[in-house]
Amino acid sequence: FRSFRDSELDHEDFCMDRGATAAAQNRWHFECAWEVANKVGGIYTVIKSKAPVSMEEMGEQFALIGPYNEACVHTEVELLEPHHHVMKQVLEEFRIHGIKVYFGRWLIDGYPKVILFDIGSAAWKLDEFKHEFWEKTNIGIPLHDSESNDALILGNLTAWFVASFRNKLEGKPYVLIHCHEWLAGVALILLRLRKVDVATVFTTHATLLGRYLCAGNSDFYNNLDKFLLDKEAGDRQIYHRYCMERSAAHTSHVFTTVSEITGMEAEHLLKRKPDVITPNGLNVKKFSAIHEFQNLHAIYKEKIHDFVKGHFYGHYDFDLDKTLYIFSAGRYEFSNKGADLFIESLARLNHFLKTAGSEMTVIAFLIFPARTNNFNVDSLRGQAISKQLRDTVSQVQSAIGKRIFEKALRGEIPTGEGILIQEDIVKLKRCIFGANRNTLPPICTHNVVDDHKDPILNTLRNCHMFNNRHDRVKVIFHPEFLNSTNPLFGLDYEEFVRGCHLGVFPSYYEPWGYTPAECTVLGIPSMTSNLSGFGCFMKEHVADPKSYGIYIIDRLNQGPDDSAQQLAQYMFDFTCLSRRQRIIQRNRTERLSELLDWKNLGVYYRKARSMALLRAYPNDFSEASFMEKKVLYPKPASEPPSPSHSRCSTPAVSDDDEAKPVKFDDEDNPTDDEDLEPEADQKV
Ligand code: G6P
Ligand code: 1S3
Repeated sequence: FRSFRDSELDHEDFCMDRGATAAAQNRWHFECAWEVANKVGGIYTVIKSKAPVSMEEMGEQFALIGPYNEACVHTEVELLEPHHHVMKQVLEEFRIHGIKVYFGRWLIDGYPKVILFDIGSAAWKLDEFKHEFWEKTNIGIPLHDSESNDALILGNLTAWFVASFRNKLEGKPYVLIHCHEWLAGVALILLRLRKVDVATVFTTHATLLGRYLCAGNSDFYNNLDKFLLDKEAGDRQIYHRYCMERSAAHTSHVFTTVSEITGMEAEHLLKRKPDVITPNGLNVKKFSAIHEFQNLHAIYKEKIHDFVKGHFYGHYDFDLDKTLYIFSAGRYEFSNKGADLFIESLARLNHFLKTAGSEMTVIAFLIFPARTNNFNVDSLRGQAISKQLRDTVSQVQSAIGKRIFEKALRGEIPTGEGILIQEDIVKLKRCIFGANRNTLPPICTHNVVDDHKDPILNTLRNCHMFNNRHDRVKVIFHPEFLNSTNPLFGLDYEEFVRGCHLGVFPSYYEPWGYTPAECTVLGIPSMTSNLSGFGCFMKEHVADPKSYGIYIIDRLNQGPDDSAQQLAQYMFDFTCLSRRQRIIQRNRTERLSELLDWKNLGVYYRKARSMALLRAYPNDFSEASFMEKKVLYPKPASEPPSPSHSRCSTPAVSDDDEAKPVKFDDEDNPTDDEDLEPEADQKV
């Protein structure tokens, strides 16, 4: 064997490889997660976006294992019969035992192989599985906990599959299984207890207890070492789940978490320090024209403008050219995702803008799925009214055009007379009067079930954010994820993000946080916190994140009031940027996407796998060197762009810049336009 030094090689080396080395070594990699071809949350994004690099590195030696979800499989998976004789034999073995297992290719970039188990088809074995699990681990799973029962079934089927596959391979095979989260961790525990000769990696994307404790209003980070873990888990009736998670972390050859902060949490709550931090990446697609993403921003912003015109009918008295779109989005964990802090800071921003006499309007969207009874009438009516007005204006416009043409043909110089006729005015008046309203524009687009208990709505009410005319900050809660068939926006999430100016995600509990990362690769600045994995990662790898449009709120070393003030101040500073400065900032933000590309971050997964193989097969793999290539993004090269005299100098003033004199040319223009798109000057 050549020495197994995966983590030292570049991504390019692996692209050339496509699994040839692994095949030569008889090395097989499986990755198991509840979210393989099964969209639930963030882990789906991890697995899906990583698939292309996994395939480039391991090719046909790689496969994903998960549960069979009919709805997802219909649209996302191509079901096939396997070519590999061992795969065929193992699948046949399952079918003989009456267990439905599907093989195919996930229809995503990379086109990876998937093995999907129909959990229901093995439900009859649940008692047997529970009995063995209890015998071997003393972990008892309550009857009613269907999620744990499903995890146990998936874990048993996966462990059976991997062991059988391994035993049927000829020669001396090296098999590695990488399990994500406690739900898939059962497979790992069973493989180890049954002493199957495989290497194992376990990644946790959030600890069970961490998520519960944070959501419960405890001072989590200051008490990490003080919690009575068994009691806390027992009080929340998740003791058995906690035990599964903790044993998967301990039985794995290599344990990883998605960020340093979750690593610290795991060290205290699971009692194992991660061996490797495996940060989450994205499958970054670059446009061939550098400014394409800026053009897309302008296109999708227009669509948001259309929505806003309808939503604020009768109250549309602000200038869209001086309006900024800010949003927050995520799974509806009100305080964990920082929605509480966001609303509080919006209220303060509203006050700042009013007192400063700012001309800017901020429209803040909160996109968190909650239980609803569909869209509310007022929201739909607003869109209908603006559509009717638009249609009427275009009819009138075409009639006016015909009249002008007619007159011109006859050699008459068209004057106002006879061009806009009484009939047109009546039509227009009917629309305009219809757009009068004596209610305020709604703060929510849907009818939320039990809306008197909804935390976002209640906090907006407490902060008196009701979309009054005098408010400079308007709010819209959209309690449903976006998709392109949405009757209000007609945009999917990515398009909506592109059309916005800023994403705000000041999370209190966020092991990684894909939302600000997605903003970054789309070239949209974002605000996050130093309690999010992403925020900490950026702080570590970017010399001055703020100057790249990544604002990090301190939620660790200061109280919530100071954090809210800091966030409000950052947002206020953002409203003071000129269009030119925002364009520059977006260019800088987008440059960071390279850092978040799996082509770079895949190295940490390789490192975890190398380490696991080395630990599982110490005689067959030589001592690997796990030296990481540390990436550090320097400060942006260009000089600060032009400010107006009273405003900050760069899109976001870094702490160093504050001391620096700002450079102007004779006409008060920037001295360095390196960051600007070519035509931006004329547009500002
Ligand atoms: C992009 C477009 C420009 C447009 C600008 C608006 O950069 O390419 O044509 O002027 O967006 O930026 P703003 O921050 O005001 O939405
Ligand atoms: C978790 O999903 P969540 O939103 O419950 O896993 C994600 C992927 O690793 C991570 O981005 C997120 O912070 C975690 O919280």
